[in-house]
Amino acid sequence: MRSPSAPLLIHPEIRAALEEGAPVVALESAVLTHGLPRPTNHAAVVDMAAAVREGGALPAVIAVIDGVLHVGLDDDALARLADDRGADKLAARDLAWALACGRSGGTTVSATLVGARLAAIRVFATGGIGGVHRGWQETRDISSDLEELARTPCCTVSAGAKSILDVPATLEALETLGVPVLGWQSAAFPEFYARGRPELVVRRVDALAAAAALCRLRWGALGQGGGILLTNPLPAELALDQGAVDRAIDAALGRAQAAGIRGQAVTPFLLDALGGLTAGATLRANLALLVANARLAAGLAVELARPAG
Ligand code: PSU
Ligand code: MN
Repeated sequence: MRSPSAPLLIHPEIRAALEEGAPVVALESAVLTHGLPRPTNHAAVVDMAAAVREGGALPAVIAVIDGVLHVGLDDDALARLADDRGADKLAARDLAWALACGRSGGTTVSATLVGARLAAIRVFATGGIGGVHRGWQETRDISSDLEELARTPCCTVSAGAKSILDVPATLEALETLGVPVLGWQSAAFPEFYARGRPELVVRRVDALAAAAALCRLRWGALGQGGGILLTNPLPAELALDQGAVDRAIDAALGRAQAAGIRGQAVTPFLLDALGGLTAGATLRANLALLVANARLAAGLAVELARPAG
């Protein structure tokens, strides 16, 4: 074990942007190390970063490399992490361990939010947040993403919660935690690959200026701190049919149970099984939603960087 002297490294380009108040979007890295098959994993994060830049903001991939929490990775470090089969999946509670023990790993939503908070980045794009897993009554499997979302003053842009979860229970948990859940140009909470069910209602926001105003009110005048979840449904032409997704999930859950998959391995196992069960359709939808979320997050970051009018 070693004690790193600089456990946090903010990339100079990101540091300079933050100092001058320029727009920055945090990106997670568990999707790189555990969420997608190689080599798609690398291409997905490269495409997200490009979408953020096209949107006028700087992408800051957050990850742990050799015991240092990086905010902003250069191309070589990103490529190496994408290929690192020994990389850990790191949630917020794992960060101190990973830094103290010199590990490398991808940060989940919860750990990425810790990095975003340390660097004071206010906008973060992911695919779908973790949440309350189906069968939580027995397994108690509830992602720590939810608690971290509640306490971090950052707006997370996601395609709702992954459909492999108990989505209504996840929404209830977000309500209990006091996290505002917004729907981008939609009032239905999206379910990752699918556009969601009309009965799962969220607060609809139609313009970036309104989303930015809402963030400012919450963190400023209202003094409420904490996180905001901006959900972004896939466009109808890219979204998968809810019924078809539900059937594939039932089959994937059966496989996970038969294989005795537990804990952190559950989500990666299910995402992978779904890709196989749908002939790659869930993988294509996952890639599309990651890029769409990065684009929307960039728009919000740009809007937040404007002087409030
Ligand atoms: N979005 C994706 N794919 C992913 C994830 C998000 O499109 O794999 C990751 C996020 O890092 C999230 C994690 O925090 O899945 C949730 O894992 P768990 O259910 O074990 O908390
Ligand atoms: Mn879990």
